[in-house]
Amino acid sequence: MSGRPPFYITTPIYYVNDSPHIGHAYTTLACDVMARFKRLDGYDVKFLTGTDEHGQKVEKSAQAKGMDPQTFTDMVSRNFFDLAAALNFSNDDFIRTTEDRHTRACQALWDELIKRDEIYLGSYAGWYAVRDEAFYGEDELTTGPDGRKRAPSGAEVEWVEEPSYFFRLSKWAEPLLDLYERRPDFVAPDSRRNEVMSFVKGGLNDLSVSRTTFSWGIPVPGDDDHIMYVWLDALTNYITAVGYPETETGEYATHWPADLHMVGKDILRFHAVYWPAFLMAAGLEPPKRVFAHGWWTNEGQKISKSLGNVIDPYDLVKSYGLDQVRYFLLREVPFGNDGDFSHRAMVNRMNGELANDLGNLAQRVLSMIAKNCGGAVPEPGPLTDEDTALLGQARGLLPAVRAAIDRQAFHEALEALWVVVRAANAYVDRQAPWALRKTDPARMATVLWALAETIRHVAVLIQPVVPDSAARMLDQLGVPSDARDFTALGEGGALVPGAPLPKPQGIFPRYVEPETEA
Ligand code: ME8
Repeated sequence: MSGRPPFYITTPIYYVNDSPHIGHAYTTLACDVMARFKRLDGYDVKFLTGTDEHGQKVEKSAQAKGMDPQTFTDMVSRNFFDLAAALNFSNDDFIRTTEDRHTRACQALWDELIKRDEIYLGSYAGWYAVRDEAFYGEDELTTGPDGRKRAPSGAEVEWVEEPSYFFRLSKWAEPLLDLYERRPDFVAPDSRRNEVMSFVKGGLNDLSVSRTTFSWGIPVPGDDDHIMYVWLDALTNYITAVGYPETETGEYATHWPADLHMVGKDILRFHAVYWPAFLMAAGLEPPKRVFAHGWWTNEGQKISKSLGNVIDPYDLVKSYGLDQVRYFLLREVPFGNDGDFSHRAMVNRMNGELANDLGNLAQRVLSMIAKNCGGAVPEPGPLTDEDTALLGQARGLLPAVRAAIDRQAFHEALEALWVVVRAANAYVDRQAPWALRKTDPARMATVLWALAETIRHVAVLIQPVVPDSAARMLDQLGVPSDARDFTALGEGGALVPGAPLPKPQGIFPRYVEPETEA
């Protein structure tokens, strides 16, 4: 036991039928920022991501490539694993549903559900969409212009008739509604909670949880003709990774229930309805919260392989820089809403906010200190009301930023930081330290110290979003690596006058359009 409070956060595990794109990067980024924030705030964090490797969709993709499913999933899972490193994601574990630990957990959960009579054998006849790996009722389908039936997501459906095990989902409607009532934070944002509640209020059918017509999955214990429905298999990853079926000791005991499952709005029903029902049926605790974020489009268009407009996160990082992309994705759109990626919006944020507002501020202040204060933290004299007002704003940031992060309002957390960045820019203009250099060098030192101390607060608090850039900023302020967590905020961790500082260097470059470069 670490003595620190636990915090367990998960991303969806991504299908390996495709290469990672901006949408996957977005979800994992949001979790990364939460995880980094919580670590700096003193929590014992477990941050999980991984890949969903079973099911008909993956089997078909492997066949299309002429590969056996295991070789295919090994290859594609690697792309997601590598993306985590390329985007500086700090996940503590990477789960693959083809791992032994996961087969063990799924089969143990299945046995438990059988033991409690929550699963029974029947036969299924109905519509299935391979793209969504989901069953649909006749009343949910629409007919496309080609006369073919489609799921609400637009995916093609096929008629399926086969023997199947069923989970008694119908009997969990009331306990689920009770859960949503008792714990209003369980599903977020609120609009999504209402959607989920009205879906459940409409009544739930028992859920088919095994398939017999293909074989790429986890065998049902004691009945090898069946493999488990890929969503039962996939959702179980969240407890596999904390050591289920061992529940008394280890990470399950310390970290379950998960504090947050972060998902896109497309898969909310699986996480907010099926998953808590499976868990409650097995006598396990449901997670504490499920947040469904919005959908990214590209220059106003739906992102899809067939439209050829998939945004590759590696290309973005190459064009704009890693921290710039991380910042943009969480700043541009209120988290929860849909967002549109456009080059113009990206450049506006990166040049206007990172390069101008924050980058220039740090660069101006640090170069004045380097030139006029002997390259060391200046010695402050008596503070004026304006100095104390600015310092008060910076030192008071943590509660507001923490409250926003706890609600996954990343845009609000960043806005709170920018209120201080803008105040610091206004302060520097009013105080004009460059003019004080000749008239009142002691006052100049005080002004530069107050600014450096303000920048330190912004840099410490922005670490989760732009970790590399914030680290360089803190290096330039001479902040030791063990004084960068949130206990160093406030007066106690203040910069020490006289401490030597390295030569300042620009941190946030401006984006220059390639054609105007020459
Ligand atoms: O659904 N905008 O995997 P998946 C925002 N394996 N987010 C997007 C996005 C977009 N345009 N496109 C994808 C699965 N996402 C299952 C999950 S979990 C037990 C099993 C993100 O590869 C978003 O988080 O289709 C969405 O929920 C997820 O990728 C779907 O990933």
